[in-house]
Amino acid sequence: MTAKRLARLHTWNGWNLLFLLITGVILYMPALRSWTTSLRTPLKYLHIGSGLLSLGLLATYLPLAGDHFDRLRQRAGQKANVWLLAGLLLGWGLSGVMLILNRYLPEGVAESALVWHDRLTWFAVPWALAHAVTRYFKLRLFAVGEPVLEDRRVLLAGAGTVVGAWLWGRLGATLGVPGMEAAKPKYSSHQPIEPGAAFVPPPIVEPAVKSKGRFRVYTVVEPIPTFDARTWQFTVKGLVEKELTFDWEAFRQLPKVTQVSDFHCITGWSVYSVTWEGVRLSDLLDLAGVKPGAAYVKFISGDGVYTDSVALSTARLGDVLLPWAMDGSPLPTALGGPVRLVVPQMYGYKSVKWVQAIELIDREHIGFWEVLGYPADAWLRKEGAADV
Ligand SMILES: Nc1nc2c(c(=O)[nH]1)N[C@H]1C(S)=C(S)[C@@H](COP(=O)(O)O)O[C@H]1N2
Ligand SMILES: [Mo]
Repeated sequence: MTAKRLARLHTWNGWNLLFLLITGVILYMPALRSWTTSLRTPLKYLHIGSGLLSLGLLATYLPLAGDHFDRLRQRAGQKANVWLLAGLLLGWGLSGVMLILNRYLPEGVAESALVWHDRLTWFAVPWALAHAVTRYFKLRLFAVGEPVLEDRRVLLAGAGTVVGAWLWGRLGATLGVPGMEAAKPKYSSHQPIEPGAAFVPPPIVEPAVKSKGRFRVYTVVEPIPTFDARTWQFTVKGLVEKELTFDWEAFRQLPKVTQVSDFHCITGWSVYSVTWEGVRLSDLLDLAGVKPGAAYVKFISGDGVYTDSVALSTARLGDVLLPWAMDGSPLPTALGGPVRLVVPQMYGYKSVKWVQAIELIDREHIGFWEVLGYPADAWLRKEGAADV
């Protein structure tokens, strides 16, 4: 009876885990982001649902665990496998729940949850493959028929999971495997990449602090759009007293401000103490003159696809910038150069990259990711809204 239930649990768990691994990798891999955009939100919920199912299966297993371990008395390898799997499921479950609650947890917590969620995954992929293959071919990598396994060795297997996951993450980072780069590499990893060079920004200040963390390069179009300083234009239009159009030469003459702020993506990563230099949006709005009917500011990316909007009151916040420099260098093309938007008090999806036009409008415009299921309320914390 127990044997049958165990076998059924094993099958369910195997398929569910495979589904979790596949959806997880699709959700995570930067290279897959741009061609899975419209699927991301449903995929995320399927992944979460499947993750919860997996914890449910673990709970169903617990009452059978005693029997199971009796059966495995002589099977050190299988016993270690069970522990390893339990460790993985718990680790994923815990970090996964932390990622879901991201917004309500202290700063930095989501980041470590993300790092651990990924590490466990990268560790689990080869293990799951090896496990599937050895099961399929009925290979036994571990000696069978040993005397009763000591508890100490079982514990070691659990500890091995954690250490293994950590080492695996380090290895991926060292080898620079895509998506496994170090969570907090040296700052030099995002110096300007190619084109941007043609855009000569005004003199840039030496940053007083060093930023901490790494931007994950997001784009919904492939390849990353590039621009030419000779033809690039920036427009302020809509409900304004006078429409403005700048070429690069004129744009770089605009009054500039420098600010240090944090940047948070809703998926869990953050970059702290980024030094931005550029134009304050509010100053630009004053230059154009906002008409009374305007209530929202819409941002249009030069990638031809991405847009978003914020309320006029948000756009007026002093820390909302259109930077052309970051951490003492021209803004890298990959990070939105020559000019992007930063709205530090909101999740990163509001910070449109490669901004080329802003339009004053009388009603809200639903942005690219909001259409696809991201929350309309992008404030980092609920209290943030009260500050406005
Ligand atoms: N044009 C454009 N802007 C964008 C995005 C994008 O895909 N395209 N991604 C958004 C999201 S979800 C985040 S978190 C930040 C990421 O900025 P980064 O790519 O510089 O790390 O950019 C935002 N602005
Ligand atoms: Mo994001």
